[in-house]
Amino acid sequence: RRAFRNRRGQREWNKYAPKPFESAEEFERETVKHIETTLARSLYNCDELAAYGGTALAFRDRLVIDWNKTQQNQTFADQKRVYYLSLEFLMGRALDNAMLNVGHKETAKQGLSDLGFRVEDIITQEHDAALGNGGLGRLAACFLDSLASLNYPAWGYGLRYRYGIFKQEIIDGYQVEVPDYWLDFNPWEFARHDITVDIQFYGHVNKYQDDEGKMVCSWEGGEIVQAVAFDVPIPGYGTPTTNNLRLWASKAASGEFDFQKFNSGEYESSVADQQRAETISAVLYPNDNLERGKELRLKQQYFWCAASLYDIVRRFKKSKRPWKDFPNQVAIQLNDTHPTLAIPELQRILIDQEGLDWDEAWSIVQKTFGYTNHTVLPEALEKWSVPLIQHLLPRHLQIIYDINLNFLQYVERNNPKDRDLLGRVSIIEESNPKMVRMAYLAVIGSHKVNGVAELHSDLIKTTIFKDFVKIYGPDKFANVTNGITPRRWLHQANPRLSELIASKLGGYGFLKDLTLLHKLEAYVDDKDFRKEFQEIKYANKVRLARHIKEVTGVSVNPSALFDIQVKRIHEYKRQQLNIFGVIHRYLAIKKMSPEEKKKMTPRVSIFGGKAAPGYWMAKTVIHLINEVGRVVNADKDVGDLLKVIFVEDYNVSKAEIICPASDISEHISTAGTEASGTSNMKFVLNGGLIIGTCDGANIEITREIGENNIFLFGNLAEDVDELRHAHLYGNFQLDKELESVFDAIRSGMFGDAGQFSALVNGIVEHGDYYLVSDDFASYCKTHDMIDEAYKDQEEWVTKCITAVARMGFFSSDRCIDEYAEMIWNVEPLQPKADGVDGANG
Ligand code: 9GP
Repeated sequence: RRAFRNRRGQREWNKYAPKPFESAEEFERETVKHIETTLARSLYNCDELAAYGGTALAFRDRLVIDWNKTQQNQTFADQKRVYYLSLEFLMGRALDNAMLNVGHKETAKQGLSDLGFRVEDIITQEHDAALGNGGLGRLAACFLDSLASLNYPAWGYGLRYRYGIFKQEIIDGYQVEVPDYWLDFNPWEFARHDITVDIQFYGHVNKYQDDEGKMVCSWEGGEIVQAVAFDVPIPGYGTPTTNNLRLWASKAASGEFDFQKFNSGEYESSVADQQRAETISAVLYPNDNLERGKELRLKQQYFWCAASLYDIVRRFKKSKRPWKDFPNQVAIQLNDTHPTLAIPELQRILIDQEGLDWDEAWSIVQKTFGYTNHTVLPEALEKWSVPLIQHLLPRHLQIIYDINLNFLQYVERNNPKDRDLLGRVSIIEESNPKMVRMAYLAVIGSHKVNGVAELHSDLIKTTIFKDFVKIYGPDKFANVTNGITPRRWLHQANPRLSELIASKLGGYGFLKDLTLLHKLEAYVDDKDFRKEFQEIKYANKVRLARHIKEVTGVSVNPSALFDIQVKRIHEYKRQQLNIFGVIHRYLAIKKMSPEEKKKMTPRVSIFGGKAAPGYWMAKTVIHLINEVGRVVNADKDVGDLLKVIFVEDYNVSKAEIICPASDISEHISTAGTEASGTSNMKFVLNGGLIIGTCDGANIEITREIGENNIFLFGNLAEDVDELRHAHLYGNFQLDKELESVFDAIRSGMFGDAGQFSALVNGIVEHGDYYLVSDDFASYCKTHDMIDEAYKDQEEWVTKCITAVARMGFFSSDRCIDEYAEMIWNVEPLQPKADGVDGANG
């Protein structure tokens, strides 16, 4: 603390710290300084990318001051903190967010314009930080934004993947994956080469008696890989609180390059160790709702959990508190089962390194962790083979077995008559090879388990965790319905709508308290408001149409109904249902008379999303969409009545253009399969209506906005089992209209039919697991209703405005307050005007 020994030192220090930009000129001076010096570019070769760099660095300077103060403030306040462990943080771009949260975007706009640039062009130079697959990673990013905005002392912990999610290119209608070199220039991270942790793998366990005769275990041998911290500031909105996201990168522990080998000509093996170690954090596994059980993935998980726990424990130990205080100072939230190894790791630290006895340690562990489940899909529930864990983490396997033994003894004591129960709830699945069921370990090692929407939270209690409800009682299980940050998903994505709302609500308070939107209902009948609301939607559609033209070459009419489905491509999300519906529409148009055509509502069907590279069926769906687009878009009979677009490389920054431009968006998963969905929230908040099944958060959206303002269709979750059963026993009839769609595909209308046969046969012959045929008629009928409803623009805009006004519940701020109260038991920490005050106080 030498630097802060006295108040005079503090005053001097503060005098020289960067201040908010007072004027555009000041912003320009700083930006040019960074371009000239930090980036070594001169005026004559300053392109938009360099201007982005200078701008980002100028804003970063301000951000860092708040960040430093926040960290000091939190250290000295020394109250309970939240640690959010997530393998994915799908952050998107940071500059616009920094401008909003630091303030002074207008100053920057003026300054950039003086320098000859447009702020919009500069913002779009930034590469998305795409360290996630889809909803789960984006939720983590929204949560970080809310935690900071609400002043919670919180850290995110993740991995710094060298390659984020792949870039998707569409070549001849097929998805092709290209590496994402997102780290080329990333001004938002700070390498902390002084913060490293040695992470052990493999080796063996020695058991021996210590001096007091107690049996102790020590994990020895194996190999060490080093974790290096990279920190990313997370600014809050309307507060100086700037939290930290710590991402770990892997590095060879020895660090040194083997010169001896190099000198003797073994060039490749001289760098092999280094490369092998760096592989751990090299790639993000590109699966969404699918686990593949690859050894490297398990290595990633342990590497990240161990580094994060080391860091958390080190911070706690500095306070010199007794261990029983650990859960009063630390709340760790497990985002899905990916960080479950943190449970045996904390137990190991406490018993093997800190000398606590088992029960004392276990009680600390259980009080510390909370677990969020995000799926009930069997293929997404993680299991790791016992031999693999044995090999990679021998001590952890012993601990997992001991946790299981204690748990099963407890279950047996309380349920002596139910012998089958033990097999059902055991952490170890007695298969060949034996498997560790990570979700069970997460439930057993946490004090609270939550689902992410009401239906989903009910489903986990009646399906995958049914037995655990019997064992622990229902109170261990909770619901926290997901939310989204209105800062990014309204204000940044749709600045004009945000401005319009602010003009009616007397300011931007709704960005901090989204429930204030309800006041908009008073303007539902206000002519000027309605007109502007519609104009904004139209302008957003024009913006998207321009993007579509640029990347696909297809012109779409912004006056047509924009029907959008953007999300990961997955059979359960049923993009196949959508494209079959599009084909059905196309066939209908082909049969129409000119009079009938005149009555049709013109449509643009827009798709976007990535398929996991190994998920062949999902890739087939992408191919079919593109083939249908190729045929339909060129068909003169159809003209503007139907266009089919696939937007390549869907990511966060594209979502910011797409969500504000929808009239209808599709959230059409088989009932009971989509845990929540969050893009449904983004679309409605931006003034679009949705077509959806009674699934995930669609149900709560309906409750909030009213049944008249949403288009629901399809079977209910409670009927799914019976319907699947009927399919299996041949007790079902394929929908007639769907049959015609399949005939069209089989006829070769959309290219070689053989390419799509598995997709069709999955429905016709192999049980139609996702119930496409069962929902097809009601899906098409609902789209007909949408066509009719869209013709009455007055009624349509009433629905849209009403829906926006009732979306207050879906802010991620509300979620974070619920987690804080119900699961973490943490309080916000008000920022200090000067973070170092606490140092002297
Ligand atoms: O599939 C769910 C999605 O419905 C949810 O909105 C999101 C955030 O809670 O998590 C997704 N789950 C996963 O990606 C894997 O469990």
